[in-house]
Amino acid sequence: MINQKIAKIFYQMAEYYVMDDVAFKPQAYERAGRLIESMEEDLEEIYKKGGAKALMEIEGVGQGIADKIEEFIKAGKIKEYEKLRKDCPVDLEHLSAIEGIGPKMIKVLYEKLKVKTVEDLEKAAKKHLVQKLPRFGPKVEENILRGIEFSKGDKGRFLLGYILPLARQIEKRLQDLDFVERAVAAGSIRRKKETIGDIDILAISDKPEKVMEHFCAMPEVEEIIAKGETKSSVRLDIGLDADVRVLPSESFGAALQYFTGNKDHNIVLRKMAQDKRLKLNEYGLFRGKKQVAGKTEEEVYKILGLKWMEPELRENTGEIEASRGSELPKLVGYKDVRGDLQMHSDWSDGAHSIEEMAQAAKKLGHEYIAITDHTGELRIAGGMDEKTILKYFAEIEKIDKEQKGIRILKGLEVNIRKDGSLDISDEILAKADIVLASVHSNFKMSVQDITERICCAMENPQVDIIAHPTARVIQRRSGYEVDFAKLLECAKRTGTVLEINAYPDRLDLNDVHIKKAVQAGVKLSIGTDSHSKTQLGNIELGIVQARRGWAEKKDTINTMGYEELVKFLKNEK
Ligand code: DGT
Ligand code: CA
Ligand code: CA
Ligand code: ZN
Repeated sequence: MINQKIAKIFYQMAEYYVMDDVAFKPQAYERAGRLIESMEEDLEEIYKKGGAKALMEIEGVGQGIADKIEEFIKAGKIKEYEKLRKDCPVDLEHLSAIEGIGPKMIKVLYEKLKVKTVEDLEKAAKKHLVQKLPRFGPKVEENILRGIEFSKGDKGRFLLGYILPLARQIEKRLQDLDFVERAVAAGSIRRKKETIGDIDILAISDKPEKVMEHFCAMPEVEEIIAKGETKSSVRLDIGLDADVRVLPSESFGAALQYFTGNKDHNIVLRKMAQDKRLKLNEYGLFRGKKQVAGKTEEEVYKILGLKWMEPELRENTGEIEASRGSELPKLVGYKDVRGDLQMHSDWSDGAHSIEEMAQAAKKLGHEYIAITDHTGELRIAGGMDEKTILKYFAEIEKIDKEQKGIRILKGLEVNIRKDGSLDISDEILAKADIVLASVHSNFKMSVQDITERICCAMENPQVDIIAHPTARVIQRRSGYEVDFAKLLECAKRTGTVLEINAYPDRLDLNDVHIKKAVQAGVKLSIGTDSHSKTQLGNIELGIVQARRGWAEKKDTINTMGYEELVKFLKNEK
């Protein structure tokens, strides 16, 4: 898809304009980037079908943005962007991905130290040149080095939220061929891990050579790494590898099991097979030369004395023991979730109106949503003051009455200040249906202080949910350090819900935290934190994460009906 490429350029343009202190343009390009990135239709397709006019018809795309998109489709580049790049030719994408580094710092680093890449920056920081720059200092330099180390952690991995649509497209493409009986993405994609190292496709077909032809000729293929008779491997244009393997149907279950993994889960299974004098591999389960199972995953697990388990559980973190003892959780289902409990409208930093968000959510099948715009002190996100909040509540009530088939909760996302107090008075909070509280600033506090800060917010009876409780951003920052056991204890005692934020690079809480919350009996809520209506589909990622954390229907409050939820929010604390 061309969308990701254009979105990337728009994000960089936004950053260049921040660098140069240009007003409005940063927000406009950032918004456009977000919109395009989460669109399902390919811009090139839209343009091919309807020209520039069709681009303009996309919600949220105006003349200026449409022109840029057209320019990129026609010329493969955008002049305005090329000019910005020429003035400051740095690897903006990777530099700004390092925690604590913003566009303005990048400009200074380039002008004073000729830093163009992350490697340049690492070298300069190690030589202590960075701390000598005005407004940098030793502490900033130290943080930069720590940020670089962190970003090395998952190099080359991609966010599930970006890869899932692509993997599904590849699956479908193969599936649609009449000589392919089945095609499935296995590996970390099937387990829905938060980041993906490569795409592993399995297919059943009696014409493997034709599958290889089609697979290697896909439009995203940049390089063919290996093309065999039943197995091929390619590098896609986004820098991700994809493999395909064709198998006979009698081995498909065994292969699906094997290539879904994870590796540790497989190792335990293989050992269990050996203990039964069997041999397990990707072709089946064998006694001597005789295949005793392999057509389906169920029969492989069954002969090993296990119940089939959901791929999201297969991380060798207790699922094998649970399966043996018939104690597997009944994971919350994708259809169990009835609403979305965090999103932003154009009352703060969202791209769409409350009405547009509600209509899009209804289309997705939601029974209710909470609009949770930012408050007061978060000025960069267009936070509302108390006077504005009252108008905003009135507007939500009005739209709630007008819209049929979906209910809208009056929500807020308030800021937890450094001292644990909130930036909005209890009086105003009492008028909301749902209050999310979160930390958006001053992350660098001691573990005790940050834990106390959040617990203090939980003590407030108006606070229903702590949003993105650890503040991590995947591949960007680790979040603040917090005593999670204490947080759970406090959430349980005060009846506060913890959020599973479904934004693709947040997924906060993560799977390990969710499992602990479930064990502690703390309730969870799923919110997409959408900033445009095209992001509402990310609810799936939140459900995925809940499932990876062994959450059941009863553990997440989004599975309640509207009336039950409203009652719960009134009485939980
Ligand atoms: P990724 O690609 O890093 O996101 O993670 P996976 O889990 O997709 O890993 P990948 O692509 O290296 O391998 C796919 C599956 O193949 C993996 O989940 C389990 C299986 N597998 C790979 N290597 C081994 C191995 O050495 N032993 C066993 N038993 N299974 C393996
Ligand atoms: Ca993989
Ligand atoms: Ca692989
Ligand atoms: Zn937030």
